[in-house]
Amino acid sequence: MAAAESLAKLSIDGDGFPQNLRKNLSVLSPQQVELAKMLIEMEQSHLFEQWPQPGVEDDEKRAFFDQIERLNSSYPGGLASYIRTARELLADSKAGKNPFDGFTPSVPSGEVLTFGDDNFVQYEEAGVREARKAAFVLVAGGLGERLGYNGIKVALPSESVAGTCFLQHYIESILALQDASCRLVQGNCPAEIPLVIMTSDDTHSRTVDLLESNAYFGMKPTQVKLLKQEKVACLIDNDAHLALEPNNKYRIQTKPHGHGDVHSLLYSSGLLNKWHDAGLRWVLFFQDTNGLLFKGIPASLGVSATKGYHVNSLAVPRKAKEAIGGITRLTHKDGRTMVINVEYNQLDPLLRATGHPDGDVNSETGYSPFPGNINQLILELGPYMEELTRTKGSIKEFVNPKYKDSSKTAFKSSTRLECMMQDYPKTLPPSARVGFTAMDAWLAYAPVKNNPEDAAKVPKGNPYHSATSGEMAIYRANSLILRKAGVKVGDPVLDTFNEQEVEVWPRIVWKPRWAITFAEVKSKVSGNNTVTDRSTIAIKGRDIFLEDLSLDGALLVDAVDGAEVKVSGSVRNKGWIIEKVNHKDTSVPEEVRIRGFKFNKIEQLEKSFGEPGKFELKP
Ligand code: UGB
Repeated sequence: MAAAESLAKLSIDGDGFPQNLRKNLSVLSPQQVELAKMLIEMEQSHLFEQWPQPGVEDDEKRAFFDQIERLNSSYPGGLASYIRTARELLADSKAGKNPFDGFTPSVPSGEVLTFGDDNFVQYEEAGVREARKAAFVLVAGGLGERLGYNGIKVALPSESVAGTCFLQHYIESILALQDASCRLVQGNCPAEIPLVIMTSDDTHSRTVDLLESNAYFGMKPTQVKLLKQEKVACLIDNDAHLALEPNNKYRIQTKPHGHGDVHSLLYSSGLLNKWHDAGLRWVLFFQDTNGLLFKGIPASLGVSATKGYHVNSLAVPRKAKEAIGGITRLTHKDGRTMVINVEYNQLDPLLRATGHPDGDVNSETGYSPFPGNINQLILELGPYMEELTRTKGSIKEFVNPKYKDSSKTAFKSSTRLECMMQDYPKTLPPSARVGFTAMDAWLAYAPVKNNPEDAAKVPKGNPYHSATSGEMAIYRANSLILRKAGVKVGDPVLDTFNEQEVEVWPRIVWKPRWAITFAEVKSKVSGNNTVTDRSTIAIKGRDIFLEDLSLDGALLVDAVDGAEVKVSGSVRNKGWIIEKVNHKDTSVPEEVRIRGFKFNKIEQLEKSFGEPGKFELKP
């Protein structure tokens, strides 16, 4: 009865209301009737075509509206706004309108860093100083279809010497930054750097389990907040009619909306105001499987603080056609300019349409002239909050329907709107200070995104972005950093795993607590240290110092804070041998076989220091 009254109040034209829905109104709550009205006004009556008489499957009908309610409340402006935007974008797409119409691309200038020089070290120090005023946001809602791994990507080991998974590595890096930052500003440091993790239905419960079963990897549970993104409704045609699931007439089909959701979720969570009130100044966004990322963070944050960037994107040299966006200056015919990521699938057509007939190709340097976006953004909190207050956190969306034929009237399968985190600057005024910080890929970028088969097909010379290359890149970076700090590190050897040829460097890993900046690394090695090419070393404590160490084999040292351990002398043993594993060998765990190798741990020197004090490890 209440529903019928509500309907009368809404004064819907009886003819416009489909019979099947009209008959079922008594089953619905007044709020659900409101939603029904919205759907009818948005020309979605096809959704009710199959609805039976009241009394039949009524719970399912209510569940249908529960889902509509979720879709409506999780999208800025509601479902009606989603449908309206979809119609506009679908019309543009049908008309072949290029989103970059009127814009000419050119190569932007930014801060280019060289690892280990004075400039780099100064930026690192400035960044560490600022870190206590930072909040970190990890976008981890993606299923990782390209990788095809069955678990969540943040649970994958980033390397297999210590077996540290990505999430553990990220959390330990943030905690190390927090400590280092507080040490720099002694006496005035309440800092607990917040970490937000954006999850989705695909990743949420497994992320919670991973955190809870590992005591949050040492972070306080209150320091970590999870925000779950919702999927968005799929569309069946150019009129933006919503798609029903093929086997359930009471469920709208949904698909992921993209990492751009992170902005509206942060906006509606209220966290930004809380952070602002607590004196925070920076928000750092990062992705799920880049084991090198934190090596570039302190210096990049230093650049943001020194240059006063509202938006700072981290970039690395990009190989043409590599699946990372290109950071581009776009200049419009009317004079407007912006520095923005042009996504990897759009760069080639944009270049071809603007007088570069070869499209996305390498220049004489062997790289694309456009710096590669690694989707690590540093935003200044104040201007970010102002912008989100204006936009309510919504990000420019796009649609990418796969049409059945050139008439562009029907889709091969349903489509949906998508949005990307790095499109945030698109709505900023020209006065916004938008820049980027570029550094070598060996230092800051080695994601794990491609399955072994696809990685093996990557054009020669382009990065594989696989579990194999991601792990080997960690050993290479650590080797190069130690070399720069004066350690004699053996040369790499070339080898092939899962049909990918890679450089195999000594297997060197350390906990972020040991060193989060180059200056810290340098403070922990002295004298004449050597590590041979077949060696493995894991340094797991903060106060471990390498002094005149000669390593040929495997060495694992652990120490609690306050246990000051000098490691020196000659360590020689049979060490750990790399053994090949085929990615098709299902007798080996998935996280091992996708990297194509495992360690045969034949012999090592392993020592743990559990009490504070001064010690020497000298075999
Ligand atoms: N992600 C979400 O959290 N939610 C989603 O709905 C989707 C993804 P992909 P992509 O640096 O390597 C990006 O799939 O989108 C998370 C940039 O757009 O790994 O193909 C997901 O969990 C591109 O410009 O990457 O490409 C993951 O953490 C380039 O910079 C992250 O979003 C490229 O990354 C990225 O998702 C790169």
